[in-house]
Amino acid sequence: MLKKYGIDDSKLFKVVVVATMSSGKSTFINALIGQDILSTQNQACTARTIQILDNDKLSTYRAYVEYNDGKNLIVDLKNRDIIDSFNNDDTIKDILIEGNIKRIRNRNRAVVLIDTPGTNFSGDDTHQKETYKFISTLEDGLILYVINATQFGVNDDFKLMTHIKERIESSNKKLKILFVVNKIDEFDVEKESVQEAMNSIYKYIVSNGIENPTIIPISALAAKLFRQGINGEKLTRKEIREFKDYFDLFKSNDYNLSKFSKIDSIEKKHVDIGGESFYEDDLLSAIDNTGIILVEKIIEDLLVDETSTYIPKVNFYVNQNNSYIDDIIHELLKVYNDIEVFDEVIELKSYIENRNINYSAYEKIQKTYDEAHLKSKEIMLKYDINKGENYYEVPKIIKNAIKGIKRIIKEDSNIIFNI
Ligand SMILES: Nc1nc2c(ncn2[C@@H]2O[C@H](COP(=O)(O)OP(=O)(O)OP(=O)(O)O)[C@@H](O)[C@H]2O)c(=O)[nH]1
Ligand SMILES: [Mg+2]
Repeated sequence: MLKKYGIDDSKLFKVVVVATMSSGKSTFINALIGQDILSTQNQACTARTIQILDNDKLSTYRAYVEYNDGKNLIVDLKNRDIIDSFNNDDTIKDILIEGNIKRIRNRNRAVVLIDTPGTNFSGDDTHQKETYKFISTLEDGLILYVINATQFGVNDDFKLMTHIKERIESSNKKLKILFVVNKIDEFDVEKESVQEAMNSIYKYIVSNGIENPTIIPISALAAKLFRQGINGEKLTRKEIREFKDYFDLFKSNDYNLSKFSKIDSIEKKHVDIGGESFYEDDLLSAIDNTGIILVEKIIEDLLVDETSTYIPKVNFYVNQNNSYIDDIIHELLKVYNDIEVFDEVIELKSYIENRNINYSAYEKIQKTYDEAHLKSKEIMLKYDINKGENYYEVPKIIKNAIKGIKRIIKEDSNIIFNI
């Protein structure tokens, strides 16, 4: 995708923002950036696909512009008029924007956000063609599907969703999807229920054949204005009015949209404390109120200007005992103690004896165990409630985890004695 710029596809994590016209795609991306980089308007607006590459080292945004006649330009994006003029310029072949999307830290891959034209512009079907063509080239990454809360379920949306669903299926589910329900601020919460709207949208998505969708209600416009305010961007008079109104609305804890989000139950982790179950999300909100986040934020802010891509890799071999693995083995037996699994666990125990296990291997083992543990617990929990057949999946999950652990040990550890 960015090959001509010398960046391999395997080094990119693509986040493609799609929706019907005027749902707020470009506003949403501007909110992530915290600056007006993309054109947003009331009428059909985005006319071409624009990619925004996250580079943690840059301090300003720039555009690489390629014209049809072969001319190339690099432009510093200090004001929005420049990008507005690019959007409607037919002599331009391609644009890539690069800058630091501050809230997103790149890991092994750099995030690239992709703004696409709305798919139902009646004046011109090139918009739909452009977006569909782009989607058809996607093998992995994330489709960020924006739904306009004030008019969901229209026929045009149904067409787009069906198209995307097919693409996800043919990608072998390597392509993920996340739904964002935008413009929730237009609800009069005293009269309309956000929860009811979210339920209807959930049903609508599921009826289109997408299982367990994750759906997050947002106000991209409010978020964008707040971020611009923090970044010291100059707002227009209209924007200042909107800023103040939205601040009134969102400053109260009662207007917390994240509590209406629908996250797949597998993702919605819970912990048991004193015989009671607590959702991790609720705990995270509670942590927010303890003040600790502020301390972490100050530490993070002090680090922001430093190189952010360094990932320390400690090379540390444990050569005396593998007691932490023993703990994991012990826990595995607690999850599902039957004879078949027991035998395999004991076999695993003898497998690790006399081996030197690298700390990074240990981390991978822990992760494999955690995933198996969580999945098994979910199933057991459901089994207790409605005796689901999936119960028989549990030993399979554990056996698979054991296989995975063995593989990790084989690849990442040293054998100190040959048995
Ligand atoms: N009330 C409200 N308006 C919003 C929100 N997000 C976007 N808008 C407005 O909706 C209109 C369309 O926003 P855009 O971001 O241009 O939408 P888009 O999906 O990129 O549109 P196209 O590029 O034409 O497909 C603009 O007038 C935005 O100000 C929101 O969260 N709340
Ligand atoms: Mg747009």
